[in-house]
Amino acid sequence: MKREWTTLKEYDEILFDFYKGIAKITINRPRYRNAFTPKTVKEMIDAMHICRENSDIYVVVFTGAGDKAFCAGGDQNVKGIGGYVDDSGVPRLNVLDLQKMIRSIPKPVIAMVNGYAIGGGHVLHVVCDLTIASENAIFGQTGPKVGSFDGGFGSSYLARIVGQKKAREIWYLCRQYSAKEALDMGLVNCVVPHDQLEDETVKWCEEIMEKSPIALRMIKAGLNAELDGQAGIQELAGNATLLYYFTEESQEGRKAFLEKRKPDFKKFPKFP
Ligand code: S0N
Repeated sequence: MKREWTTLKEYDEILFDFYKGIAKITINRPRYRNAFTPKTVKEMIDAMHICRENSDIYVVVFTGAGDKAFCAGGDQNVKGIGGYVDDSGVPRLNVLDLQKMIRSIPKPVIAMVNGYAIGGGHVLHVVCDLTIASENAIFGQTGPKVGSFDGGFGSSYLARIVGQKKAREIWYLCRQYSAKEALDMGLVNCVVPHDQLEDETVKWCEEIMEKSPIALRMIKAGLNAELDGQAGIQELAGNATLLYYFTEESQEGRKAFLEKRKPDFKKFPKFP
């Protein structure tokens, strides 16, 4: 089905579109198999800020332009001494900030993989909450072959998904895996014919959007917390604090302070 996406904001290296509660961030560098530069990542980070703030957005979808690649990782043309060099000559690895945003935004993020998800592009789909792949999708890491590695989410979280042995195989051998193989190892949630990729993804988004946003937010924070150490606990606890602020019990503390009296917390129930 052809749907009318509206542009949320214009960028140089990404597209940022909206359709009925769904924000879609598309890496728009098909000439380079959607490899990202520091600028691409900077734009994705900006779009993610908007996704977090805009309450009309329920779900975020990441994808790549064209039918050949989701993302082929860091653009090797701009890799200099010290990493990926931006327009002002400063080396950056700002994709790590993007990974953290994908993980901590309190909304589901779905990778819609339409071809190669390779290197840092593979890591991007790994950190997304869900992955929907087309039959032509191909997955793999290349770091040890091309002079790079991701020892963060790209390896430890990958291992949580596919297991330690498989994660080591993926990184040590730098092989490429078909969509079917990815499905078999639990690396993606489903595989569909290429011409049904967007329809299927939107269907998943619509099912998600029928659910309670706070429940989804708490589930995401809870699933992250187990793996993310103090940062994960901080996110989960922050969500608990958000809910506490909605209670009369919390309001009593604030009111008592402003009215210069002792708070009366005794009237509130102590649930078993
Ligand atoms: C994707 C591949 C397998 C596609 O092969 P295919 O279809 O045969 O196309 P090609 O002819 O190879 O490519 C078409 C044109 O696109 C250019 N191109 C492709 N990928 C890149 C790229 N990454 N950078 C720059 N250009 C790219 C080709 O050069 C070609 O151009 P022309 O027509 O001029 O020849 C195949 O293309 C491939 O293997 N690509 C390279 C994949 C790769 O190694 N990516 C880099 C991996 N490294 C990273 O991502 C670094 C970041 C990282 O790992 C990291 C480190 C620490 C912490 C976090 C991260 C993180 O990113 O998460």
